[in-house]
Amino acid sequence: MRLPRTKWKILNTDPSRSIVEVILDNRKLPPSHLETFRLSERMHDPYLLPDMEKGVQRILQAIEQREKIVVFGDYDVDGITSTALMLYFFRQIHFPVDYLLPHRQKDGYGLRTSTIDQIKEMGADLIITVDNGITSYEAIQYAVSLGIDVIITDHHLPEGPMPPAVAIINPNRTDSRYPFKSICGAVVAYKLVWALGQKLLPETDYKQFLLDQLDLITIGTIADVMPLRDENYALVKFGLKVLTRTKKPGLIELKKVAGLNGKPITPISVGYFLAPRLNASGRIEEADTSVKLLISESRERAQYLASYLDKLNHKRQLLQQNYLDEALSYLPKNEDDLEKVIIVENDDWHAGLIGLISGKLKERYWRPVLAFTKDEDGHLVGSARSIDNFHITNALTKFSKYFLNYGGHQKAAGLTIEEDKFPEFRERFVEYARQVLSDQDLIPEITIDSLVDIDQVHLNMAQAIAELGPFGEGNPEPLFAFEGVTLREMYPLSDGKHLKLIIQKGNQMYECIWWNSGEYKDDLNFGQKMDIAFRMGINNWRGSTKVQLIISDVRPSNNDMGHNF
Ligand SMILES: [Mn+2]
Repeated sequence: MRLPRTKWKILNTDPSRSIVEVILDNRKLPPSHLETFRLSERMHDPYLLPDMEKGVQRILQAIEQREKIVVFGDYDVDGITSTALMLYFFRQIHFPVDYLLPHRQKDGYGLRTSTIDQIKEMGADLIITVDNGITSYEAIQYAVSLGIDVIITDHHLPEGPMPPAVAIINPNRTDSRYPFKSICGAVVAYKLVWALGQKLLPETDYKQFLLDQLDLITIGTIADVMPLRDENYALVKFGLKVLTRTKKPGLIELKKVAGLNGKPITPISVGYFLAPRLNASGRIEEADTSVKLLISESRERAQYLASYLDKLNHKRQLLQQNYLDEALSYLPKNEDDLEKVIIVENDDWHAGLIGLISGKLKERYWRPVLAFTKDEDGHLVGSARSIDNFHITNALTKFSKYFLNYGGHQKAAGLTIEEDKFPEFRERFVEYARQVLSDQDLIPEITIDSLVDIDQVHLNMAQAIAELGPFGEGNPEPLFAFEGVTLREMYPLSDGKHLKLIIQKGNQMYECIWWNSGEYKDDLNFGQKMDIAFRMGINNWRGSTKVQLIISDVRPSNNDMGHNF
């Protein structure tokens, strides 16, 4: 049987333990995770963030003196939702402000001195950055020299000296006492408007305002892949409900074009349907379109912008597929001939999409991938994605002499390199990967919460498990394993793209769905014993509600040859 090669890491094999306890234990979640709570009980005080008081005072002064405030954001979803949130706040207090976003290709990420000139032109007295700013020392120094004050709200790690801003509100400052560091830019901005709302709005008004903005916060948190733990868990748990019945015309129309109208919104709907559409504008045009949608007050305008974003997203998908086909054509036909790191390059690729290409190739081949294109200056810009066992930014640091600039974290990085240095870098980096990565490192691993038996897989259990959600980063949807099941029936779905299986375990039959598994159809044998890894789904169909197993992986039973079948 030729099946996916995956390592299974099974965390619990003791069938006598309660499944819910096992899951809480595996994730180190406290029993209070399951208690009902009020949002405010789980929130950290905004004033625990460094410089909050200074930031609030400076903004109050700006409001009192009718100064010109410009909000400066970013072109990704977190930057877009953070910007929209600030604009909603100033709209709520009837104080007009302007905003600006950088252009991904023309400006790049963060504040530049050229951006400061642009903001100066807008007549700014005060800049409030959202989701950026901590690393823009030079630009902020320049702003100060022009008499413009800056308040930074950001969540990125500081690099180098602290910029000369009036306030640097960032949980990741080295001197920060904030109890939870993994909040996105939108949540940092949320804490600022929380503190401002307390000063400027009647209590019921600011509380309602904060509740109403949880839709934006939830999108920012999920799109920026923040762990759904601590206050993020609480924000997203409430926020998904707020997003489901949002009153913002832009979000209503965005949900419509994404086919989510009237449906309960989940982290999957945000990650796979809403965020890509909001991101599409910044990837291939101006991120501004998405901010305009989010802050739109008119239904018609929102309708127009949402369908425009939907078209951009469609264009993005087509481009991405073309690039991916091109990238695959550069690789050896036989997978065994692949290098341990994949490096692909095409001068014509859109720089806003190369991260998607490296991400897709990484998922497919389970090894680090770097995808490059050429920028307007003739330099090669790359986007890297990596697996757990290969810290991509640390690896790139060893080759930093080749780069004009680079940066990132464990699993993702960006870099720029001069064209004539590229061939040598490529050769050396491939050589380096050959030395440090073993064949074992390139086998994907799945983590299974528990081995289970038939008395543990039923509708009530599936419902109890759903209560532990929302699932996502930091709180993955629980995975289970059945050993020794027998395949009884198999049906192809969507022209053979997916498979529906009926399996038997003991005296029970279960319906299973295995997405994107069509290629394994001929490798599954009726009557043969196999092990399956699955999620417990709930299927509502024609008025009946049943447990449905959503398969993640299949392996032959009692296979003692490890993954080498
Ligand atoms: Mn961010």
